[in-house]
Amino acid sequence: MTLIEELKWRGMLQDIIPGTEEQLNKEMTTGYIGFDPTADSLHIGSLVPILLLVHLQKRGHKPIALIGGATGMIGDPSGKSEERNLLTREQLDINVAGIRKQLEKHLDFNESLPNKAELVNNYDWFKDISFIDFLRDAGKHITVNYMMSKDSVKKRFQGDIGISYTEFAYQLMQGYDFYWLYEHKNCKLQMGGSDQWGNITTGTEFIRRKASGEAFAFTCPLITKADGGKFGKTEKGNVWLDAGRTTPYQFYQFWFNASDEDAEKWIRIFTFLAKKNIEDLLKEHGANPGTRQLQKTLAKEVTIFVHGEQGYRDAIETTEKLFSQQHASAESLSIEDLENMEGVVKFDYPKEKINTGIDIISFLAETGTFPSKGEARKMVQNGGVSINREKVNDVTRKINAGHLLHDTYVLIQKGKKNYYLVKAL
Ligand code: 383
Repeated sequence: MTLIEELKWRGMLQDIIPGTEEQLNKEMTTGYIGFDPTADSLHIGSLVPILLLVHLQKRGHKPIALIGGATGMIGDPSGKSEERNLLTREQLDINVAGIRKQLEKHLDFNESLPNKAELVNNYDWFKDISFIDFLRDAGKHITVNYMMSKDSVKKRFQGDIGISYTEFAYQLMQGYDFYWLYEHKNCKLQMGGSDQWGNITTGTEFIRRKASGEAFAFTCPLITKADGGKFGKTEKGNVWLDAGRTTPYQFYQFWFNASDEDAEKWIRIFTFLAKKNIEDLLKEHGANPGTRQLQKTLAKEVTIFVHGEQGYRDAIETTEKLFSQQHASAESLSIEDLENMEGVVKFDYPKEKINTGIDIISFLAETGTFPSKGEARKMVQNGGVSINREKVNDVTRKINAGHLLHDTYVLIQKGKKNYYLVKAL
């Protein structure tokens, strides 16, 4: 299988410029992907592009990861229905440093490799180009008519919001980058998500007009979810690659909780497992979906890729601990266990009220576990509430000092999954 055949099989190929496959088969080719420093960490939406760079390098080609120190100051209109807010210089510096650290982890920068990875920042060449130079050397080669034909621009012409001159010019900057890398690093290939197609082809056009050169490109599809939800989001927000923002445990859980349909697709995209291996796994999963072996393998492979073996071990340890906690009696949980339980909503509550004794319905409403007494009553009657892991269906039941774990906590469970920890102070 050639690289392009493999990417097709994995479901990682959307658009491709004719001749790209021949170019990759012909010689070691340098290819790049750009990442704008819009946040101080990448999220899993950037994982596929990172994987593309890794695949490229594994096949003996040379990957360049570009950080958009300059383009990040402007804001790419692609896929955005509104103008971006400009980031401050200080914020951009922080973001560039954070993203650089993450990209460095995944590529091989070993000096002795002929195809060693490189990291570049487009601020390094843009900082010296004057506005006049840019208009003369870049702007002159591309017509406004051509620029307006791009989806990212067309959409904003149709909407009410419009597009500033600043964002309109973005594609020229990205186009110029490709040209610059073509001239200085012999880079003939650009990759990216399918939202980048317009900007990428402005680059190949630039190279054709300004250097009479031929350049190549392909994009990967944007990842979707079978249920129509947005990929990479949980109730808690984005799934980040930075362990400080999304813990390895939460990261592992995101993949582990994938639906069968999604996991069947994602195992090919997000892991490097071989075709045969994946086919066997899919067969096994088809026969025995209940074991969630497919999701387990997916979660393991991606967690190791992003957080290393240790991150994976931590995630498994936390998973097992929480699982055993779910089955342990409330009395056996330590203060630390209670305080650190994942996904628990915490409330403070006056201790004297509990010491005097309060009926369960008022307690549930006053702690904020339920929005009203009526809803609390309904749920208790239906057997949907547990106190310290014991089901309570009696609406007249009193909560008192005897319910306090470690003389301070009451653990409330509402429905199957929602935990609340009341801290009596
Ligand atoms: C800047 C300068 C270049 C080439 C590319 C860029 C960045 C590009 C962009 N990319 C997105 C980003 O940075 O905005 N204009 O958030 C995302 N990428 C990759 C991939 C993706 C794209 O970083 O589809 C998802 O991750 O291309 O939305 O010379």
